[in-house]
Amino acid sequence: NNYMIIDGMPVEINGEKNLLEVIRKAGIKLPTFCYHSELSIYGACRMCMVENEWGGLDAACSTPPKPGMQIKTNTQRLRKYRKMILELLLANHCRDCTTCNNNGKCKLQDLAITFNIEGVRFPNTAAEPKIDDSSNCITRDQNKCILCGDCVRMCNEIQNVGAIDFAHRGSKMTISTAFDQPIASSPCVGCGQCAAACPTGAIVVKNDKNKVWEALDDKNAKVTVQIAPAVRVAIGKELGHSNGENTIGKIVAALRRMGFDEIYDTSTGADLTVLEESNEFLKRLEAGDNKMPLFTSCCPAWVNFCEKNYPELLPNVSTCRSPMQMFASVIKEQNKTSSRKPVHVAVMPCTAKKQEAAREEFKVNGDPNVDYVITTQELIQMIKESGIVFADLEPEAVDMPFGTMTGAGVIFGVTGGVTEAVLRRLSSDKSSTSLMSIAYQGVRGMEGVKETKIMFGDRELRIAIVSGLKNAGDLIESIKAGEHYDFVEVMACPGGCVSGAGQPFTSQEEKEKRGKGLYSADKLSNIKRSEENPLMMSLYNGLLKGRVHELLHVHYAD
Ligand code: HC0
Ligand code: SF4
Repeated sequence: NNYMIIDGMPVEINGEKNLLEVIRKAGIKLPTFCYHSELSIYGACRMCMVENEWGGLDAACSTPPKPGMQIKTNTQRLRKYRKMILELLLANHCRDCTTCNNNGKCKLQDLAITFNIEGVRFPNTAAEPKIDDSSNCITRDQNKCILCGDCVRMCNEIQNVGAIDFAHRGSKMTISTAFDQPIASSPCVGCGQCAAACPTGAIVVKNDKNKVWEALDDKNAKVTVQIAPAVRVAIGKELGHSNGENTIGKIVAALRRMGFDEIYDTSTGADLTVLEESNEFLKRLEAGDNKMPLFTSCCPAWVNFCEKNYPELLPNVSTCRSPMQMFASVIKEQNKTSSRKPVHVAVMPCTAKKQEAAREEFKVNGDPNVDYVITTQELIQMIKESGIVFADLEPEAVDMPFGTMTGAGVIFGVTGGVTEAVLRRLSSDKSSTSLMSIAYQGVRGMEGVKETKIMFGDRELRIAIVSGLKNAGDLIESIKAGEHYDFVEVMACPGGCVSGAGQPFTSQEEKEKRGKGLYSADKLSNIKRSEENPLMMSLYNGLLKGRVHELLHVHYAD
C-alpha cells in the first residue's frame, strides 16, 4: 500500500525524496523558485505549499511522502497564498520586463502570467538597478534578486567555489561576494552555472551579440566563425527541432545567411588538441616525471579554478591550448595577410570561454585570436532577430580549407569525450572493434565521477573523468592524499559542455539527450580518429611547421 492521495487521486510513492517529486510525477506542475533536484532543499520561496488533511499548509519540497497521506495542491486558499507571494515579490522587483536580458525566460514573469496577476496591491519599492558588470562571463543586478538562494547553492554545492553568499539580515538581505567586491575580483571562475540556476534576471550571461552584428556590418572586416561541438545538439529545441538533434548543417546555413565569410567547426580544433595532448601525455609518461597525472586544459572554468585554488598543480595541467584557441590561432594565422581586417567569432556553449578569449596569453600584439565569443543562447537570439526560419533551412557544409573534422572531435562536448578521443589516438589496435570497445570502458555516461583502467603496452593506466568542480576538488584532495592517476579529464559543468551555462537551460534528462546526440554524430562521421583527419597532415607540414609550440601551446603556470 505504498501510495498517497493527491487531489483525490491515488499516486504511488516510489522512492521519491519529497512530496514535490510525487506531485510532479502525478503530472501536476507545482510552482517553485528555489527547488532544483541536484541542490539541497532550501524551502524559502513557499510557492510549493500544499494543504494537508487537517487543513494545515506544508512546503512540498521539504516534506517527505508517507503512505496514506492525503494532500490537496489546488484550493482557493492555496491559490490566494501563491498570488500573495508573487505580489510581494513583484512589489519590490523592477518591472522593466520587456527590456530585461532574461525577458521570456524569467520564472517570476512566467508565474505572474500563470497565476494571472492583474495588479500588485502594494507600492513598488524596487530599488534602482545595482549592476556588477566586472566579469566577462556574467552580469549581476542585485535588485532583480528574489533571494531564492539557487545561485549560492549552485556555486557552493556543485562548484565548490563559494564566490557568492547571503549577506546582511532581514529586509537588508542580499546575495553578495565577500566584502561586496566586484565578482571579477572574487574566486568566481566564470562557469555561469549560477546564471543557469537563477530564476530571474538577477544573474545573466554576458551578451556580446551586438559586437558581432557590428563586425558583420563592417565592410572592411573578414568575419570567420567556429562552432563548438555541444552547440549543435542544444540549439534546435528553441528553433523547431528537438534536444539532442544534430543541427550543425542548419547552423552553418544560418551563419552564412547572417553574412559570416568563413564558417568552421571547433571539432577540427579538437582534432589538433587530441594529437598534441596525446603527444604530451606520452612524453610525460616516458619521462616518468612528477608532472603526473596530466590534467586536461580545454575547460577554461577548470583552468581558472586550478589557478585560484591549486596553483601548485598548474605544472600538471596540459600545455595544450583549448580546441577553440588552437583553431583560432590557425584561422587568424591563415587570414593575417587578408586585405580586410580578420575578426574571429566563436559560438560556444560556455560562459567561461568569453573570459578565456580575453586572456593575455591568447593575444598577438594586443589582439585576441578570438575577438568575440557568443553563447548558443546568443546565437538563438541572432537567428530570431534576423528573421531566419531555422526549421526551414537546408543544411549546408562548413568551409574549406579547414572543413574536415572527425567524430573524435565532436564527442569533446560531453564528459568523457576528450578522454575517449585521446584513447582512440593512443590505442595501437586501429581496428573498429577496438575503437568500439573504448566506448565501453567506463568513459561514457553523465556521472560526475568516472574511473577506468586501460592497458597501454605492459602498463596499466589509471584514468579519472570528473565534471562539476566539487567533484574535481574532491579528486584533487584524494590525489594529494596519495591516490595515483595518469590522466584526469576535468569539465567544470556537470555532464560537460552539453550542460554549459551558455546553452538553453534545461533538465538533466534533456542534457543527456544532447550527449547522446554527440555520440550519434560520431557514429555517422566517416573518420573517427583525429590522426586520420587529412587536414592534420597538411597543417603540420604547412602553416604549423616549426610553430607548433607558439600556436598550439600555452603555459598557465608561468
Ligand atoms: Fe567545449 Fe571544447 S568541448 S570546451 O565543452 O575541449 O565550450 O562544445 O568547444 O575549446 O572542442 C565548450 C563544447 C568546446 C573547446 C572543444 C574542448
Ligand atoms: Fe560561482 Fe560559477 Fe557563478 Fe562564478 S559563475 S559565481 S563560479 S556559479
